[in-house]
Amino acid sequence: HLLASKLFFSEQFNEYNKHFPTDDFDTVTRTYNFFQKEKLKRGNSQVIDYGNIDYDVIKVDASVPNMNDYHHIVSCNQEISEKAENVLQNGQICLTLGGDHSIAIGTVDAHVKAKKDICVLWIDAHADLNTNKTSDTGNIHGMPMAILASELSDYWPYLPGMDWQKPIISLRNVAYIGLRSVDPYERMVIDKLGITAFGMADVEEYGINLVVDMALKAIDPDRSRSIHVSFDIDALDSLEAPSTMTSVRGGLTLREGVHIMEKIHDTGRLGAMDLVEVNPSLGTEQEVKKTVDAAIHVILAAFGYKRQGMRIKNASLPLQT
Ligand code: HAR
Ligand code: MN
Ligand code: MN
Ligand code: MN
Repeated sequence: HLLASKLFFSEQFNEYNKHFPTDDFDTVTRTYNFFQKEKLKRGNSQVIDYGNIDYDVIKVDASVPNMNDYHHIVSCNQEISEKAENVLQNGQICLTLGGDHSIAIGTVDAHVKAKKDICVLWIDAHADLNTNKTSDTGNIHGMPMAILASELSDYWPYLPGMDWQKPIISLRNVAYIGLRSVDPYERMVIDKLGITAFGMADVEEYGINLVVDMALKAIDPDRSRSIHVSFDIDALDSLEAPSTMTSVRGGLTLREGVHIMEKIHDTGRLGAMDLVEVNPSLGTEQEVKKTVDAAIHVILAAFGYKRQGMRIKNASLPLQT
C-alpha cells in the first residue's frame, strides 16, 4: 500500500528564529533528496516535493502578549494549512518538514479539515501545551497543542489573523510519547483532562512496543482514524539528535523512534506526519549530519522502509545469464 503515498515538504521560519538559515538548509534539502530518491523509490513510494512554504506576513495591528514572532507564525500556518489540505484531499500522505513545531497548528488543522476523524500522536520531550498565559518563554513552539485543543479554547484571548483556525481537536484523541520536560501547568492539564501521555519512565516500564499499542488503543480504538504523527526530533535523546534547540537528555533511542514509525506504517492509516525542530545551525557538522540522519531513518520507517530488508513484489531470483 505504498504505491499512492506522496510526500509534501515544507521548510519555514528562516527569518524569525533562525531554525533554518537558508545556507544551512541546503544541506538538509540535499540529504532529504537523497533519501527520497534512493530509498523510498525502492519501496515503491511515489514522492512529490511541493516545495517550501512561501508566505507574506499578515498585517494586523494587534499583537498578542507573550507570543513571540506571532505574525510570522500565523501567516505561515495559514499557508501550510491550505497547502497541506490540498495534498491530503488528493489522497496523498502529507509529510511536512520543519522548522519550528508551531507548524503543527497548520498541518493538524489541514488534516482535520481533510479527513475529519483523526487522532494525533505527539512524539516529543515536551507537551507543547502552554497557553500564552502559562508559557515561561513566549515561544509558540511550546503552545501548538494548546492552540489546537478544543478543551482549552476558553483559555486563549482572541487571536487576530487566526480566524481560519478553530480549536479543532479534542485532547481525548491525542497521545504523547517521549515526555520528559513538562511544565507545571502542562502537567495539570494532562492530569485534569486525563490525556494519554507516555513519558520516558513509561517507555522503560512497558517497553516501546507496548507503549505504541497502548497509545493507539486509546486514541484509535476502532482502528478507523487517520493518524497524524507530529514527531519532534527532540523526542530522541540528545546523543541521537543533538542539533535541535531544546534537547533533553534521557530520551528515546533512534531505534525506539524507528520502531514507533514502523508500527504506525503497519497500521496503514498514517495520514500525515510532521518531522520538526531539526536545526542545522546548531552543533558541529558531524552533529548536524547525525541529527538529519536520525530524522531520515524515522521518516523512512514511517513510509515503509524495513530494517529486515525490503520485499520485492512477485519477485523470483533472476536466472543466470
Ligand atoms: N515548555 C517549554 C516552553 O513552553 C519548552 C518548549 C520546548 N520546545 C520545543 N517544543 N521544542 O517541543 O517554552
Ligand atoms: Mn522551535
Ligand atoms: Mn520538543
Ligand atoms: Mn515540540
